Amino acid sequence: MLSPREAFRSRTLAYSEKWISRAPGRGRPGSLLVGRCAPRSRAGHSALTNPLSLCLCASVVNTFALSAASAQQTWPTLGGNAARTSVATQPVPDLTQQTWTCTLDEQSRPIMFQAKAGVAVSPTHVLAAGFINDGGTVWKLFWVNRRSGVVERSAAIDAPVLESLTSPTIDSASNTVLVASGSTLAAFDLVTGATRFETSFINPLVNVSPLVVRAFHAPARIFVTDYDGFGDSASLHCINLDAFSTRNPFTLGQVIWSAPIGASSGNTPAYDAARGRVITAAVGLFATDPGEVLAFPAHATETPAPAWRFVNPSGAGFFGGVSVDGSTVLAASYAFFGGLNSGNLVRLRADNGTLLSNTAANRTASIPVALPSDALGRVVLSTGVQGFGSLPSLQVFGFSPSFSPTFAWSTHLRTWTDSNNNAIIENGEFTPIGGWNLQPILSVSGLGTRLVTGGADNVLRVLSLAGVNGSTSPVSVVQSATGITGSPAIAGGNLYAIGSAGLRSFGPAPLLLDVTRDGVVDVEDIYAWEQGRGLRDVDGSGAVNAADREQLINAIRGNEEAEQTEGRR
Ligand SMILES: [Ca+2]
Ligand SMILES: [Ca+2]
Ligand SMILES: [Ca+2]
Repeated sequence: MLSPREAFRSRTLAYSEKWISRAPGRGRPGSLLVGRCAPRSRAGHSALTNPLSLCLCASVVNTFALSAASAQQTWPTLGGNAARTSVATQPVPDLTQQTWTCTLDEQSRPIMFQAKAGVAVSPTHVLAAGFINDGGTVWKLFWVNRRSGVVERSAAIDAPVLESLTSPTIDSASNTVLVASGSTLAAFDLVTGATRFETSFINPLVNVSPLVVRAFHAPARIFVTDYDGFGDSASLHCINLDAFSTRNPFTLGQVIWSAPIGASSGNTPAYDAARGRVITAAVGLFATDPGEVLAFPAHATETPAPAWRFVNPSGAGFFGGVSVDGSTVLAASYAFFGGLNSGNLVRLRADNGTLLSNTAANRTASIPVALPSDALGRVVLSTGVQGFGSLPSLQVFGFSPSFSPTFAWSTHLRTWTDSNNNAIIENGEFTPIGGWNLQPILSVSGLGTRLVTGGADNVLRVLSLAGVNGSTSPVSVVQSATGITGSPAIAGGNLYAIGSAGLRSFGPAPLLLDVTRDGVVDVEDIYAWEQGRGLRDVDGSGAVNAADREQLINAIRGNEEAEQTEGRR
């Protein structure tokens, strides 16, 4: 009789062996199999060099303060940004206002979207992975028009290995969308869908969302971890995303370095912009070592030594991503044994990896979500599986200013009614909010702080965290939508999530930001608007007026501010 961990190991090793048997001929670790180096050349001027931008800058100064709240028209990656904070500055739309459900591809074939995956959102499209049946299963990335819900293009991707969940990543600066699936990191032109490069690895890429790192002082890089769940051959790979030059002597898609991280599965890396480091968790060597969190200098041009390395004192491995919350790093572990407190949530100093707090938590592979500037120091964690001593639960942890745990609040306890009086929490006796493989997001706006999370019952719930200040605080569900299986994304006034019936959109029709209709939303659209060219009715009201101009500038300049300041904080 195999223990759960042995069974899991046996199953995954079988998968690995099956995969490895296909590997010869597919290239060495980190080898570049295809490298079509055709960075999209955008004629014209940058926002910083065009003289027009100077007067635009002056004119938008007054609206800039307003723009942060009305900007963020996009959701480019798992966790919403390179730090994986999972925080949106937009309110949650009315979930009774469903705009569309996307179920068919551009040839009207039914799409099976990856049920538990997240999506990426550009100003014009939702990007999601799934498969169609075309005489066999064909995996694809789909471009879904945000206004119509229609698939406008698609691109073939490698089939996921080990039931990997593929959340794509958009790099708006280069108009690239990245997918880590099978054993390949694939890069597509966001506008045309054409392949830009494919970089293949010996190990598969499992449950990892690519990280794009941009800094004002260094060329752009992509980071992914590969899979070796129970061995010691996994790596963090650094891949080039900028044009070849004397300053950046690497081809597009070239693996610049691969740092060994031992065992790894689902370890989505995050960027610590203040220190220029990429941070990843790792599983730890099977049966010998506990999970680890490692920080590497992101802009190194050959394999660097870790800047720091943290070893989990609880002994459990990390099977998910990390988030960078200012000067601290958060990670949560998945333990294969034990009950509802068998995993742990750790908070580390971002500068040196020192442990600040270690709190027992329900097992998870989800990324911890810290409430920004929160007096109670609250951290939200989506946790649990049905069975094996665990239950789905959304947990909120409170911390003192010195990071000592002050309370732990769990929805499985707060919603439990012991119907049969046996003192055991059973199915049907509690609301199964959250889950180990779902990524909740936080909406922080003038309308309050809301947590948006899926659940094991496929209900998307919006929770108010206002009253969660102790372990016995009530559960306050503000809104909900049924039939949602995946992790949500908020972009502009919209919420998107994969559901059992297809990819779903909530909220009003998004702004028409692509004034020039070239498929790209950028400062060129502001120039065109100012010069009276293109489609200038940005809000689709039927009239062109100052409101259109203001919304266009807020949306485009808001993202620009975030991009320009990345790496400077
Ligand atoms: Ca019971
Ligand atoms: Ca445009
Ligand atoms: Ca208008």
